Amino acid sequence: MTGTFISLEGVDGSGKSTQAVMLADALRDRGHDVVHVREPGGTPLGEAVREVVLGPDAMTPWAEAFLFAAARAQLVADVIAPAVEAGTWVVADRFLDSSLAYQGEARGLGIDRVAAVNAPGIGHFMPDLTVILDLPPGAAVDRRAGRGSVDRIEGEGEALQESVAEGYREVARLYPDRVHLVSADGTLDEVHARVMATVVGSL
Ligand code: T5A
Repeated sequence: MTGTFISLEGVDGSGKSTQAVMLADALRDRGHDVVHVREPGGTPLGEAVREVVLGPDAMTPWAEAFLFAAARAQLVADVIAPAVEAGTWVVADRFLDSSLAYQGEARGLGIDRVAAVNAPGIGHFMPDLTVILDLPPGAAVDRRAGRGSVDRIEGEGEALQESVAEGYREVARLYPDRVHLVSADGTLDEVHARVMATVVGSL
């Protein structure tokens, strides 16, 4: 028995965290056991890495990529792999495609090279389905406005987010069977309905 692994992706402020909660709740309402995780995080090591990698200290692009990969390897080993193997559904607020879009494309490290660095820590535990919430970075900035603190990567501004958005479009081109772009424009319920239609239609 194996579970189903779904990841949600998008630029900062596209609504992933909100939609991940709504998706996990909807799957539970349908009777599924659901584990909901976020990246970076989800384990003690991952939460410690989150503090460092989103903190104010500058780091090289490869240091950043390795930190995200380390947190991910621990999350897979401690949470995702056991859940999938037990037949549980996993909803992940970000996974590998974040590293491909942010570090591979936007930081210029190369999507292939970042994928290769992550591969040993992930093994075969890739998402069955990835939903990229597609929202122009300008609109995402408006959604984040007024929330207070801004982390190191968010603080780099809209040009980085434009490159991230291009990275996600490239990821969708590279992995069309797994990755679906879904418009994140509209109300919470409208976006949730699109996410659910994609989940039901793709799995
Ligand atoms: N990162 C991460 C990498 O560079 N590489 C990696 O490998 C990984 C894993 C993580 C940062 O690290 C980077 C990416 C990020 O920069 P994070 O906290 O996970 O940080 O990421 P953020 O995207 O910044 O998280 P946010 O919480 O800021 O954004 P979300 O999750 O996209 O959006 P959400 O759901 O919190 O919503 C943002 C606001 O918009 C409102 C919400 O209520 C909220 O106030 N909202 C809507 N408003 C109107 N209409 C809708 N449809 C709305 N949906 C949400």
